Amino acid sequence: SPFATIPQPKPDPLLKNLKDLDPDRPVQSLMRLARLYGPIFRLQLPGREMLVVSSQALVDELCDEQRFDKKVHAPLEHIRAFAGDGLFTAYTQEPNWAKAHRILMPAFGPAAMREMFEPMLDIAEQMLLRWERFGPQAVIDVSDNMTRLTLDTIALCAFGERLNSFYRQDMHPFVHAMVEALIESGAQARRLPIQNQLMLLTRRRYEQDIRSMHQFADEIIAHRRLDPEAANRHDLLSRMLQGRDPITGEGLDDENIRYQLVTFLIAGHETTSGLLSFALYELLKNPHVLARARAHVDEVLGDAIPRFEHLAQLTYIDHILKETLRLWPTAPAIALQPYEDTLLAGTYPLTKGETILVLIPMLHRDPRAWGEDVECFDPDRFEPARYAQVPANAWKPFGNGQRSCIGRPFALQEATLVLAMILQRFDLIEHDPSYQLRIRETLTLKPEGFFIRARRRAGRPCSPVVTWERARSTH
Ligand code: HEM
Ligand code: LEH
Repeated sequence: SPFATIPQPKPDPLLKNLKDLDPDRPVQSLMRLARLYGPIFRLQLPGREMLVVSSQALVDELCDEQRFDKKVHAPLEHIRAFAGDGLFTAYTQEPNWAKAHRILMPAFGPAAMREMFEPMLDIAEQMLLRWERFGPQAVIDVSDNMTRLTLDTIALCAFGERLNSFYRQDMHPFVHAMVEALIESGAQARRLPIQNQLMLLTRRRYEQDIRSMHQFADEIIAHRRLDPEAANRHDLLSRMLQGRDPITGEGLDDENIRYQLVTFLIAGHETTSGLLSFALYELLKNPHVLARARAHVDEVLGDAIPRFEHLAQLTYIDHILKETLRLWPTAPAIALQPYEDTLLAGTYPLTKGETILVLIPMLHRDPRAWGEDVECFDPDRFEPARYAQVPANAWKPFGNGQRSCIGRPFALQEATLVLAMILQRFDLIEHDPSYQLRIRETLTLKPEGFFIRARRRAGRPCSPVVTWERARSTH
């Protein structure tokens, strides 16, 4: 037969492959299965099934947009309960996807990125000033700090709102509602519909979390409508409220604007905070990379306050971030579907509309694309001459084609600036040298329980407002 059989872990008669997945770590379970069953395997869950694909050769074919479309698969279908037809969870065929894509794309163009530099610097400065004031004995919860940073950054850059997360004890309530809702939407995708119906308390909490995210979005809109400066702003929010689609001449409707706000509040911070957290983890595990990164930052920035023009020169920082996304792609999967019945690699039969999950952490560990040292953290892989040798579509942390990440320039600009400023000003100290990486999954990936300390570098610049300071912190 010309058809190859697709392997599948042995299913249980009732629960199919459900017992092959750790409900708290589904992506890490899939990675384990990919190591056992290879670059393509089938997984059956109660009521649905999917193919899980992990090699560059197969993914390269799946990236053909003539044959494959983004699939809004079970977890995304559940996220539609709060992100609706916002860009991330919209079906490609839904008119609101193309319309919002055309209206909002310019908000991440080069001119807009330059405008957002100052507010990004503002929030980074708040975090680092705090690190300076608390001093080298204070223990820094990395994921917590990076979440405050990235959430405040998207809110200020995109909506002109200050959440002031570095001036409050608890995280902003939006984060709590979002994390709980993301976890629950992922869990729902693994339960039977009847189970979801029966879990009344869980459902009531979920509905409350969704309401509070929507209320927060509505408050931001109301605030802008009262803003006397509104006419002079041209951020993401003003494009949502006033932008017109060049093709249809239409604007976005009120319900869709609310969904876009929730989408950008979530998408705009959750994955970037994971990226920065993993980058700091890798720097501390790889002291030679850390030393080189610091020398590079000293050469580019010296003791200047960073300016937009510096960013393009921070090439080694860029390579560090890209290599971090290779090993730890914080949005770890994309789902695709064939437009028509087809054969993959000329041998695996695929059915129109079926779910194909690209498991990005394993794609990024394909030795045929990256070499035998795939587990090794080596930013030089992204040196242009060397990266040119890597086959097409071996690195996909931002997804594919027209449905790829609209926030990519934003995420990389923010992460480059923050990482460079940290290295410019601080010696980083591992809080627990025996720390073993643990990964928490909330659909996205983040290091769990990773702590550092930070000592202001002798003779190096610090926040302009503390240059005079000699007092010691008692925490
Ligand atoms: C889409 C990754 C940061 C907004 C995507 C997709 C990926 C991704 C893989 C495709 C999803 C799919 O195919 O289902 C990442 C990573 C980020 C990041 C790794 C940070 C390191 C951001 C930021 C924003 C953002 C900062 C907003 C400011 C979006 C939106 C979409 C998207 C709106 C949907 C685009 C569409 O389908 O039209 N992202 N993202 N992302 N991302 Fe990101
Ligand atoms: O797909 C996943 N799980 C599968 C199988 C599971 C049961 C083993 C399933 O069908 O439930 C794993 C989860 C992957 C979802 C990744 C979503 C990425 C979220 C990105 C957030 C949005 N964003 C942020 C920035 N840009 C976009």
